[in-house]
Amino acid sequence: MQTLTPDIAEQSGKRAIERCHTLSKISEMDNGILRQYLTEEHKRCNQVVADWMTDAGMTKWQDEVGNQWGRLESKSANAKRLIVGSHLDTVPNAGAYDGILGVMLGIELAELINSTSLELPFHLDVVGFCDEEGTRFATTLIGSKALANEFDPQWLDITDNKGISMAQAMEEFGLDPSKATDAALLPESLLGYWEVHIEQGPVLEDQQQALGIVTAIAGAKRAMLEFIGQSGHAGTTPMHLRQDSLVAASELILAVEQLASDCKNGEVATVGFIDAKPGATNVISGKTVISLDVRAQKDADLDILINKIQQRAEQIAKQRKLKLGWQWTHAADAVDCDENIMDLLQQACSINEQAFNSGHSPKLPSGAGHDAMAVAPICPMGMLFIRSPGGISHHPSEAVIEDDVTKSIAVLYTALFELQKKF
Ligand code: HGY
Ligand code: MN
Ligand code: MN
Repeated sequence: MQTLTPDIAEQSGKRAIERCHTLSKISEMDNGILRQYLTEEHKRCNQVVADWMTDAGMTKWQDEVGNQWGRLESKSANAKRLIVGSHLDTVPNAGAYDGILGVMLGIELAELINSTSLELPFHLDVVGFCDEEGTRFATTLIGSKALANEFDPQWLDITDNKGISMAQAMEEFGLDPSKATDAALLPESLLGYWEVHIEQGPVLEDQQQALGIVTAIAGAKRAMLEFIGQSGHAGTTPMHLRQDSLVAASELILAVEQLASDCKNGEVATVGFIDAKPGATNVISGKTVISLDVRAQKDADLDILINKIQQRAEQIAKQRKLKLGWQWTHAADAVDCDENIMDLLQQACSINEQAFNSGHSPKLPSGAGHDAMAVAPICPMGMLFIRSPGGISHHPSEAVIEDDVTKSIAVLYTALFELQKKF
């Protein structure tokens, strides 16, 4: 049967949401959600998720960089792998669903298939990626890039804010840093990658739609900028003799907002972090570090905006007689979703539209980055978005509508059913 009954879909959706709440308790924060790469919380979360994968009839393993895997084995010889998943790490003070829900829905899908007599002609692999947010070590998509053979051994030397290197953290976690690149997958073994994710924006809510088919994922670049001036006494240093790094950074932050706002194709730029040293009330700041995150649907637009920001930063540094440091920490090209997977998801939405009253599921681009963009170089990928009430994400008020999650599992199930029919 290619569709779920509403009560089964509802039961699955409910449990996926409940499990997101269970995992939200595994946090480094007392009064919020934070789960970073290679922490005890990461380890605990993988253990809990592995148990749920076992309950769903899957075999499970953790790979060389700490991604958690489950597999519903196919009996077909030389079976390829369909991977369904998302990430299990979070930003600080996160919501409960960003990434997590996509992994839980993958496990629900496996459980539903396992409870039927359906013999899949391909393995159904569910993955919980270990680090999509890049919160602990200033690089991101570590788990998914490792699959695409893009784990950069230089990352092993990156240290967190306590001075612990990624290599050290891997060893303490029980991983062998020298084996990290072994997490790479053989592209020829892959059928595709599907990711269900909350939209994290206002579009579906604005269109009163539960689900959306993602067309492309915006390109993104991230950097850490450093203004080096001269610390000095706040009381004795005349204004015209100052080399104030905090004021220079502030001038650039306002310029970043203006330059991005002046763009015409939806480009966005954000400074989310600032650290001024020595950070005393009565001391002029000699060194200020800020983060920079720039996104655009087209790589050419991204580079145009970044060039404008770089020129402005150099101009400010020159005018204020400061030194400017610029360290790139992340770059991911804009990537299109696979047409066949988009069609399959659209077909599954249409098949379920009546039974679940799930609307026409519009197509839309993703402004947020996702593991799917890192997997794209090795296999076709597609994404299904679930409405974000209030368009809120990366915040405790991040929410989902239970009925929308019910619809998403029904669509996922039908899409898998339609896919296996093609074999
Ligand atoms: O930043 C992003 O786009 C994603 O949520 N990590
Ligand atoms: Mn996120
Ligand atoms: Mn995410």
